[in-house]
Amino acid sequence: MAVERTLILAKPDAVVRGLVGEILARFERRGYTIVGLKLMHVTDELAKRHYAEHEGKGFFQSLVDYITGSPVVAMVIEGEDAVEACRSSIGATNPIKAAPGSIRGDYGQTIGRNLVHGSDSPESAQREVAIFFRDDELFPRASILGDWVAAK
Ligand code: 3AN
Repeated sequence: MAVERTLILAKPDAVVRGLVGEILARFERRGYTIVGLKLMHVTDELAKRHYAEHEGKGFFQSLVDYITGSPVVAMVIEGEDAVEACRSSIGATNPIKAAPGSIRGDYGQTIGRNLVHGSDSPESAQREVAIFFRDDELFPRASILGDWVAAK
């Protein structure tokens, strides 16, 4: 096991439907630490960088329109094997196929409105965290957990 960081987005449909707290709680309750968090507008340029691998696909423009249409909540989650663990909490890309108990399996119906993004590999996570967060917006996990232990 390795300590990893991963980028999670509560996408516009999650924000509009008031599911941000529910989504955050899934990761917190699994024992993961939120080391970065912000409500933000995704610009066209940021969306195209983030989804560069999908450029040219039929759904690309609707994906960009959707993610830029209203605010998202971006977060960086840290912990043991965070990339894989968060992907399993999120569930399959198509919510109809996502397992009940996963976020998409519990709250989604359509692939174009699937609530959450989670990085799909440690390499993607590094790239995506760097395009959504500056270094000084992220908190070292040890400092967060260390303060908590000291307060007890
Ligand atoms: P995931 O988000 O599960 O990693 P990707 O990376 O294959 O899935 O796709 C990125 C996003 O593009 C998905 N979250 C979804 O919003 C959208 N998407 C993927 N496939 C389709 C599709 N066939 N039709 C519409 N939107 C899609």
